[in-house]
Parts: sequence; C-alpha cells; structure tokens
Amino acid sequence: MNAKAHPVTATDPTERKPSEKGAAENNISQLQAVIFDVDGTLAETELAGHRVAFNRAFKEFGLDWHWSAALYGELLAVTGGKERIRLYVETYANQMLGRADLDAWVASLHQRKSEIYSELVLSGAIPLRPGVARLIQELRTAGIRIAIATTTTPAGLRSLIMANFRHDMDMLFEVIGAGDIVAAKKPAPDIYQWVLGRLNLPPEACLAVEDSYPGLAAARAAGVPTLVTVNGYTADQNFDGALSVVSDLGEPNVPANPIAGLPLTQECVDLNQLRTWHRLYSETSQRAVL
Ligand code: XBP
Ligand code: MG
Repeated sequence: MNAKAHPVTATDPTERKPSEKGAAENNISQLQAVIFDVDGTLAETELAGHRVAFNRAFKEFGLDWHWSAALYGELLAVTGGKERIRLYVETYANQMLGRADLDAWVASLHQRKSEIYSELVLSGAIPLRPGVARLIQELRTAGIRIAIATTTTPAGLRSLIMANFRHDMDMLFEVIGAGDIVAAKKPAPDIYQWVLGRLNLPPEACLAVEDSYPGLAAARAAGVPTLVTVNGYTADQNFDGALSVVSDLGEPNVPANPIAGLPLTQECVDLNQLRTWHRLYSETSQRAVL
C-alpha cells in the first residue's frame, strides 16, 4: 500500500487586498460545497459496468478485442472512454491508426458503449458504494452545496443516478461537470476549475471526494482539499497530498477503515467528519500563510 497523505498546502493569498483576504479566509473556514467524482467513488462502475459495456460494443462492431479485468486496470491510467479506446489502439491495435476516419469511428464505438453502459446501469447492476446515499442525503438536509466533477459522459451519470436515487441528477447536484465539457480530462484541473466557476466558490471552501490518483491530482491542481475512498483498482495508487484516505464512506453498522492522512475519528464519514477535516485543513492553510 503506497497510500499516504502529506500536510495540506495553501494557495498564496498575498496577491489579494487585505479586505479581500479577510473575506476569503471567512469563506474558506466553512465547508460550503462537496464535489463528488463518479466512477469508483459514487459506485464501483469500472469492472462490471464500463468494462463490460466496452467489450459488448467491441463485439457489436466486429472486433476481436477483449478487455480483461487486468488489462482494464492498465487502461484506467487514461481517463475518458474515447481516450481509453485510443490508448488501446496505440498500444495493442496500431494497424487501426491508418484509418482516415479514426476519430469518428472511435466516437461511434464509444457512443454505442455508452448506450450499453446506460442499459446495464438502469437494470440495477451497479449499486452505490457504502455511505454514498447516506452522506448525500445528509449534505442536502444541511444545505451544503453538492456538485459533480467527472470524466464520464452525462448520459451514463444520469442513468447511474436514476437507477440508484430514482431522481434526475439535476435534482441532486447543483453543478454537474461531466465528459467533454472541458477539453483536458483528469488529471488536468480543468473539470474542477469549471465546477468551481459555476459554484462561484474558492477551492478552499470545498471538499472533493475522489477514488483514484488522476482524480486526486485533478482536484489538488485546482486547489480543492480531497478525501480519497479507495477501491480495488486504486488501492495501491499514490495518494500523497490527500486530506484523508479511507476504505470507503462506511455505514453506522459497517465502519470505514482509515488508511492515511487526517484520521477518521468516527466509524463512518458523515458531515461532522467532513467539517472536522475541513476545519483542520483551513487552520493549517491559514497558519501556513501567517
Ligand atoms: C472515470 C473514467 C471514465 C470511465 C468511462 O471517470 O475515466 O472514463 O472509465 O466513462 P471519473 P466514459 O472517475 O472521473 O468519474 O466511457 O463515459 O468516458
Ligand atoms: Mg473516479
């Protein structure tokens, strides 16, 4: 296990005027929004969801490709389904690189994969991870703003949310940053910057929940303190710089396990725990700039 977390760092507020600085410090000392990743964080979608959908789409397109569980783990190094198909072509099927219509062909293959994924998810095949529904409900009740920052397509997300919450995603999440809405996918910070812009909040007023190294890197590059909930594909990744790393969000009768970073002081991650971590983060940030 390579997961460890380092002390959090602050953005440099010295560029702000004193009055702005005071306002910003007030803002960041209170948790105002939680930004969730989707795949691997809300649900274990990769192995039995996206991977299966890719393989079914390959068959329909007459391809003899098969992404095993292990190969898919390698391909997860790249985020985004179209980008992942391209990585496979470049690494294992480079005879396809000669196709003049490669971009359009990849897009249509991915489009079909996305339809299959939605059907799979709507059939109820992919449940939420422990604690996800509980925490989202608690945040809603407390008036904490909730957003999404994901590389997956909006259609797939809509299906996942509909299947598990019986609500349209726009009812649950105030801001949804998904798919190709930004050009550079995680680990680039763009999707987090886009979401922060829509929330009109500084990154320090938010917490991100991620499951992977590319997700953590994206959130950190945007300045958002990040909780990591690991899963089978990501448990051995490097989580340096995470605020805290835990096994999952846990449930009152099925506690989460602490892994690294700020300690889990309760049996599961709830709003109180998030506020405690965020307060410790804000205090560290403010001390670092004094
Ligand atoms: C994870 C991803 C996604 C999915 C596939 O996204 O990298 O690309 O594996 O989804 P995140 P699409 O963790 O940011 O939610 O095929 O819809 O791109
Ligand atoms: Mg993820």
